Formats: sequence, structure tokens, C-alpha cells
Amino acid sequence: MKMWWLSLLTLMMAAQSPIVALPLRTPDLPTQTHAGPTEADKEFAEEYLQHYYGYRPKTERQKRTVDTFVDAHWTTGLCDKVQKMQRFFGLPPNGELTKETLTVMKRPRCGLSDVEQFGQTIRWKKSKLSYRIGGYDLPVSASKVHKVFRAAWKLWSNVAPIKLRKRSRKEADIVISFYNGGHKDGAPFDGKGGILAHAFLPGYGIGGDVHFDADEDWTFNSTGFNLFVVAVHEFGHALGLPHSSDPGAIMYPTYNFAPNYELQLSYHDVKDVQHMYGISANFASLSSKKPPPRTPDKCDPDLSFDAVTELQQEVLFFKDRFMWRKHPQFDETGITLISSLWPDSVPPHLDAVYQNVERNLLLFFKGHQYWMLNQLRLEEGFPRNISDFGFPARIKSVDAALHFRNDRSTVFFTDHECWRYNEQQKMMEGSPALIAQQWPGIPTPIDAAVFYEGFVQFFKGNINYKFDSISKHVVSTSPANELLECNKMVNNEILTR
Ligand code: 01S
Ligand code: CA
Ligand code: ZN
Ligand code: ZN
Repeated sequence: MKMWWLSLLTLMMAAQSPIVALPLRTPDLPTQTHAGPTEADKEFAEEYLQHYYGYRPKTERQKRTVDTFVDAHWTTGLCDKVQKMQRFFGLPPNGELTKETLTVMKRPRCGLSDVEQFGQTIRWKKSKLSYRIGGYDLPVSASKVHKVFRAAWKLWSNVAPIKLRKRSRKEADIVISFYNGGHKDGAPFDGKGGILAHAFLPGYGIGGDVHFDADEDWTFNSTGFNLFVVAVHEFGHALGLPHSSDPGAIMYPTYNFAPNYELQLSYHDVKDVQHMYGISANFASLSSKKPPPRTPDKCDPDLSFDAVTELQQEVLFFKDRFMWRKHPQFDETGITLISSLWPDSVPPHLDAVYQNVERNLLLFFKGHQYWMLNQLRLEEGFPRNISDFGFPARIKSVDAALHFRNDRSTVFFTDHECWRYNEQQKMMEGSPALIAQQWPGIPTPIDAAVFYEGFVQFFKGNINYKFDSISKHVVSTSPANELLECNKMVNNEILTR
């Protein structure tokens, strides 16, 4: 029977990320006119739910005491457990002991001894799992597919004590197939785009199976959809992981491929899989070499930024592969991946970013290179060398860039110096000046600068300096993350664990 990712989290994420299509399933079992379950059926079901879903029937004494915590916990009992069971088997979760619910309960459960309920999720109970590639009409070279799948499983088995063996003939726990359109599991694929793949929770039969939409343009690079990236995500589901609200996680529900980023499980992916299966023997040595990356937290009092810029009415704060977008109309400043707004064009760990308002361009700096984007598109011929701006050869990178729309100029900060670039004449104005002279009170080198709310706002480490350009002095300092308004949280913020 069926079960895929339709958790509350998925629903929440779906509201936010339009690419996540929701397979709201319509049961393909006949609707029945039911006479209601017999007493024997009820008893059977109670026992079943006790055994497999942790249902605890009330004692007579508990039935009389209504208000205790324990009782409150248990009153949600039976109906809730029936729903849970129905969800697992893809039945309409009405919480009633319908005929098909009972039929499923009475089915031989041989395979199910391999699975166990683990908190809110289901996991495999054994550590040696097998997988098989079902069907033979692979849309891409078979040997490459095998290689990619092996590498994708390895990311998970590196951190958790699980082993995955490929089988070519015999039954396997996890069957991986490519299908197009409807493929008889109640969740038809939708052609190019949209849903790319889906997976079933650990379990017997279809449980643990992974299906890829054969209509997608599957690739091994950055064109189309990268099979490796999606396989790692789906294999996470096949192990029992739900979606994550952390945009840095592999289990984040939308596709993300960033060129030159070596795909790694994030800190949360690792924590989640280890929570279910434990920690692999070689995890300590592996993670000391390459610790799983943590997604920056806007409430971290030590938060600093790589770059800050205006973009239309928004202010963008860059950090590693991420950015926060502060919009005047939205209360919440959410974090996203840089690559989700500018796929394939902008690198992570930027040095500086500014918007050229007159020409509607956005310029990104990293090391000796810069990238120029018009709207969301990378201009042809980029990245180019920052010597274009007239920097001498000794300048290898910039720390920050500050654009002034009124006098159509941009100030670049490099170490203790600053340079004024004339955007109209496209040339540097004179020689560099000392930051200490031009911007007294600002420590160097700086991390980022932006003109916002009438002040030049400098960032260095975890401090934000507001500078008044007219009186030429620092009017106040505050925590660098103050503008992100850390205490304004909505329910799709990264869940604290
Ligand atoms: N599968 O695991 C998914 O998350 C589906 C949507 C479900 C609601 C069925 C999916 O194809 N999502 C797209 C995706 O890219 C957006 N998933 C894989 C990934 O790498 N995030
Ligand atoms: Ca699709
Ligand atoms: Zn399917
Ligand atoms: Zn998914």
C-alpha cells in the first residue's frame, strides 16, 4: 500500500515553495457501504494498534479521572492511532475502522518486522539493507546511474551505521525505478518539472521504494536536474527522514543544485538520521576532516555577514551559501539559499555586493572576480576581473561596496583604504583615501556596507555601525543581526531541536 511524504511539514513548506507539488491522494479503493465493525473486529484492531502503534487502552480507573495529563494524552488514543495506521497505508485517514482498514490490518505482516515506529517516524529495524534498480529502460546510462546511486547511499551510510548492498535479481528492501505519468501507486508523475521523484517510508512491499519521474531531463551536471542531488534527498526519505525546514538541508523540499558546491549532508540531515539509526563508527574521524555544514542562525549573537546590499525595496544580507531578505512589507526576514534566487550564477562566500540602481544591475564580488546580473540573469562574459574598475594589481579582492544613487558613484573598501568609482564615466576618481579619514570611527577591514534608512551602515564582526555622512561620525552601534529582527519568528523557521 501507499505512503509518501505528506506530513504537516510538507504542507507548510508547500505553501512557501511553489515547486513542491502535493500529491493529495484520492484513494483508489472502492467506497463501501459499511455496517460498522463487529465487536470482534474492534478487539482485533485494539490489539493490533497496541502492538504496532503504541496504543495504550485506558484502565477503568483512568476512564473516571478526566483531567490528568496522562488521561489527556490517552483520550487522543484510539482514533488517533487508527488515523496514523491509515496514513501509513495510504488509506483515507478518517480514524474509523472501515472495512479496508481492517483488511489491511489482517494482512500478513511478515515484512513489517523490519520496520519500527521511531517517535513520529518509521525506520528500518535492520542495519543491512538491499536495493535494486527496477525496470531496464533507464533514461540515462545504466553504469552511471549505478555509480550515482552508490555515491548517494554512501553519504548516508558514512554518518549512520547502515549498510546498503545492491542486488541485481533477488528481492530487495528498496526498489528504485523510473516511471512516467501514472504508475499505479496513486501518485502519478506530472511530466517535466514539478514533482521530480518520490519515496515511500520504510516498510514491506512498496515501503522504502524510490520512484523518479522519467520525463525529467536527468543529468550528472548542472543542466536539467542532477540525479545525484535528488537521489540523496529521496534516499533520505527511503530511510525514514521527513522534509526539513532548513534550506541548507538535503531534506529541504525543493531542488537545489549549486555549481562548485560539493554536496554534503547538512548538520540537521546528519542529526536526523543519527537520531534514528545511531552514529557510524567512522563518523568522528570523517567529520573532524569535514564537519557537516551548519546553516547560519539569524539569532546567533556572533553572526557576521559576508556582504549586504539593497535590492529594489529589500535589503539582502549574505552569509556563506545563504542570504536573508528583509522586505519592508513583510514582518519576517527569512533565510534562503543564494542559489535558489540565482541558480548557477552566483558563488557562495561573497566579499561584496551592490546594486547599480540606474542601470538595474546587481554586482557580486569574490576574490579577483565579479559577476554582473541584469534582473536574475548573468550578463554574458562574466565573471570578469575586478581590474575592470581600475584597481591596481596589488588589490586582490574588495571587502565591501557601497553605492550612492544620487551621485552615481560606488565606494569600494579594501583593507584600510577606500576608492570612489564613477559609474557614469566608468572610472576610478583619483587615488584611494584612508577609511580612517573618510569614515572616522569605522574599524578596518570591514565586512560589509549598505546605505539604509538614511545612514551608511557598516558591518564588522557582530557589530553594526550607523554612520551619519553629513556630520561624519558614528551615531550608534548595535548587534550586526539587529536588522534581521531575530525574535520575529514564524512557524516555518528552522525548528529548534
Ligand atoms: N520528493 O521527495 C519530493 O519532495 C517531491 C515532492 C513531494 C511532495 C512528492 C519532489 O519532487 N520535490 C521536488 C524535489 O526537487 C521539488 N525533490 C527532491 C529534492 O532534491 N529536494
Ligand atoms: Ca515531474
Ligand atoms: Zn511512484
Ligand atoms: Zn522529498
